[in-house]
Amino acid sequence: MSYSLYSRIPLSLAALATAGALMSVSLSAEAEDWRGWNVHPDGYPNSLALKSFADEVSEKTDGRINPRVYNNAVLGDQPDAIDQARSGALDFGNFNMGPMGPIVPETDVLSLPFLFKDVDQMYRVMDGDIGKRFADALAEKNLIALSWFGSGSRSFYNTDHPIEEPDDVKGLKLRVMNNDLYVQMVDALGGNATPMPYGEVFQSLKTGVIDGAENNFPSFESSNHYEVAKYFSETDHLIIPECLCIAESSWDELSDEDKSIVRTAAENAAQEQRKLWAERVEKSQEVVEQAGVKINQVKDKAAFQAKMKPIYQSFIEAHPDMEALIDDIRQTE
Ligand code: GTR
Repeated sequence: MSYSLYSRIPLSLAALATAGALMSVSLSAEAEDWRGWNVHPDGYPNSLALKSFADEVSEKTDGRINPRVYNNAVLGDQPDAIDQARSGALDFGNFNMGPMGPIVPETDVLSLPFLFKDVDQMYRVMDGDIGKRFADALAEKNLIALSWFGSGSRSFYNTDHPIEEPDDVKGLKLRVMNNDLYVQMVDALGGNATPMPYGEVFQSLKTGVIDGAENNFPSFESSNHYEVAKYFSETDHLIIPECLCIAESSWDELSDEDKSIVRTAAENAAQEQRKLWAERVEKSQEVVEQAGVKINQVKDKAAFQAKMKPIYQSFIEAHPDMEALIDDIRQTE
């Protein structure tokens, strides 16, 4: 994805220049065109923040690096895009830690239901030493996590009835992201989990292939799932951070100066995303309510937590080394 301006210089001009001058042109004018993956549409908080990231990087590097963001998952669905970024076929992306789990097992901790108290606690955890630990785990799989975005809390929605207690999930066919922990989570409530790429959910809801799914308000709204699924039940069972990640191969090519520019731009983008996110949650809620979606608060969340407890037990049995990490997260103020 790099090209040299050298190859664009007309031959006549090249002939005029001395070999030494040409060498310096080709070295200093080397530019990197970066391709970035984004699942969301234009105007979504993440899309706006990624655009700011791209603009800041290209401005501050005087065009040495020109990131371009491809929205709406046009470069592939999320698990595929993660693979592409790992191999360097993509330069960067905004990835959710849910579909990251199958690749970076440590990040599975972040997909345990009811792990965080609230979104602010998640930010504090990810901005501190624990976040660095996750970044180290990602780096081992060739992804450089420069900052953490939020994606609010996820709740169930479906086409049939409000979910007030765990039994209301029984028999519902619910789409989940690509991670076995979510299959266990829906199974624990007596539903049928169907892992499926995000882009297929709308059609599957419409045709009745699935009865519902789970997500946050902004995604429920921007994906138009609310046009079909008229019951949104606030279980808030998952709070999952997302990274702004750079492909290791693209990162390694940068000078120290450019690394610092890219890191700062990613941190600024995360601040912007978090601010826009908080605003969008409210707006999205209004949009879906006006469209006739019935939102219900789930009063007894402890009942859902109790059903999901075995997931923790089997997770810790499979990964005893991660028990302390779970405790550290829980104890973060
Ligand atoms: C969104 C999240 C995306 C993607 C999507 C999904 O909330 O921001 O990265 O994970 O959910 O459900 O697939």
